[in-house]
Amino acid sequence: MSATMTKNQKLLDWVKSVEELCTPKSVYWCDGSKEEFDRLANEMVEAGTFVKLNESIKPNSYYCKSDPADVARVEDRTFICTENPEETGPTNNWIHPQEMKQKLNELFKGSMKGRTMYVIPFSMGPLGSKIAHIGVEISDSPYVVCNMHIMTRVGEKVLEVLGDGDFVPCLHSVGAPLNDGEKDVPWPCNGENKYIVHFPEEKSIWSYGSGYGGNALLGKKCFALRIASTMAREEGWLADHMLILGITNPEGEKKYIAAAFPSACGKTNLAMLTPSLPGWKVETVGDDIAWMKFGEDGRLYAINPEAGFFGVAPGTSMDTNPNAILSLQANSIFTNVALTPEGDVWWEGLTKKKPSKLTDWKGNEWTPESKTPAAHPNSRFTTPAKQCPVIDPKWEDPEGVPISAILFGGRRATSIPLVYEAFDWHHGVFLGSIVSSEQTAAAEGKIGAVRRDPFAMLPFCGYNMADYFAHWLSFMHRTETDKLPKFFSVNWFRKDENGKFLWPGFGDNIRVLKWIFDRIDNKVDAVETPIGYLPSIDSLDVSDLTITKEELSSILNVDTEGWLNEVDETRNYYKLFGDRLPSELIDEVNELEERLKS
Ligand code: TSX
Ligand code: MN
Repeated sequence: MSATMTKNQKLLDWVKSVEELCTPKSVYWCDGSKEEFDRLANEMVEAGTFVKLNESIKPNSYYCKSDPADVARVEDRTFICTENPEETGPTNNWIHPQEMKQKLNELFKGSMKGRTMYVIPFSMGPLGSKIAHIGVEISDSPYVVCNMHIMTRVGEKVLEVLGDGDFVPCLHSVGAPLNDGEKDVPWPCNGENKYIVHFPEEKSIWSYGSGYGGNALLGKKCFALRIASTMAREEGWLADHMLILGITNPEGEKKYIAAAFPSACGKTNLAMLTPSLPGWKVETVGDDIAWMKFGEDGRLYAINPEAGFFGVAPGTSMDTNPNAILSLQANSIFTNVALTPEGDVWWEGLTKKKPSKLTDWKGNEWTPESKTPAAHPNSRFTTPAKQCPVIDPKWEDPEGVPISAILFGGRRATSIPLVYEAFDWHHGVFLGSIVSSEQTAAAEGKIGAVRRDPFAMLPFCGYNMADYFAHWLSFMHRTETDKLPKFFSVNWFRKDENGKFLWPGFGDNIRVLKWIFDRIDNKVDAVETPIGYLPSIDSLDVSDLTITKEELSSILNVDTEGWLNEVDETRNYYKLFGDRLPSELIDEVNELEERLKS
């Protein structure tokens, strides 16, 4: 493919200006073909970036290890640049766009020297869907190109759909120019300078210095969440950090639900759930991001803007998520996992028995006696969604799927019941605003500390979070009440006084989904409590579970003291937003307190 494929003047001008700024060795327009993927993957094998996995175990798949200093999103290096800092809000890093552009222009000047500059036209969402949007990523990383092939829809057909329409320019450089004759490293990146920058007012993205995940695959967090949330606010739709799943009951009725969870709560596992109740079926539309717009019938329809899964590997197994394991058997890229002597991959939790010998994610020899993990805790698989055995038949439907319920979850050892339903839309938005989770990885702060993560969007909201709450609240007036999804809160992680998980979780979460499914049509009982509608003790299907009545009432218990503490914590947290916080949410806290005290 070449530039002659498009007459889009904005695109041609932008590509030319980036070439002049970054001075790459050559410019290459990606066509999204299998040949292209194979050729780039082979080049990366030759360069030492990729190791081809055993063709008879993991066909067409590659192992890759990053620079040990480039293993995760860099939230403190992520910026939202608006003219007015109030627009960015208290939960994002702000720098004036002019100052930032000056800095970026210095950094990108000559940054692609000695490298190929790849132009990657991609669609977020099914090609041509009214809910979809087009971006073009320019990157000097072939690793990015191969991952974008899996995670998005890339190539010529995107340029056809684009025509002379608008796109989001996404500029990426690993920030490692090569001097003449200088030998490249397997994972080029920039140790000193990392910048993940969003300009919501002109809807562009500039990313410098990192080659990893959300820092580099700009269609995902940068575009589909941060920039898209801004577009959604302006245009009256929703771009959210939510999985989408279809659920079918034994009578063959089907509903779709969306769910937001902070990291380390098992969102991908829920998206691909294998139900333990006979006759129930769960199918996956998406595991990370939902774009929702109103359909002509006044209901909210969701698409998954992505085409693949970029999932955390450790903890994924045939026990915890068989459908993920079955998805990643071929055509996949594994980053920072461990390598077996047979040319397969391994990570903590994949098998009960640890392999006797591995190459760890840093390239060192590893045995079960080793003190460090074989795979990095944030190691990933990149896998085509279409390979998921339970991918939903409508996952690429350009119309999207109608959403009947929205779930909020978090990892909370105390207070928060297994499941409860919001009273109404305002109360549901309140539940989204108080999403919180206990820290699991030491790197994020103190283990066990509760971190607020409203709508699981804390690192991903592209504008002032208080305005984001207001945007969600506004949906109550955009359609008829009975067409809006119902809101639920779930918590799989409540523990007893001995620190034992009270709920078996995983496939047994279908029991909670069943209650939610039946609540949507008011087909099952609920008890009104100060915090919302809870399942009555016998309305939750616990057939064939060994759980005792006492344990069940513990997981469903509304702990008044604990909740009064939540009220205090919420008021404290809300202070962050000052008087920009919608008054409806202050009313919700006050009313919750009154109900708890009466
Ligand atoms: O993903 C999880 N889910 C959702 C599944 C659809 N995890 C893993 C979280 C880390 C990413 C869970 N962990 C879940 C869960 O529902 N629940 C738990 C806690 C738990 C862990 C082990 C057991 C039970 C609960 N084991 C036994 O009961 C034997
Ligand atoms: Mn995510």
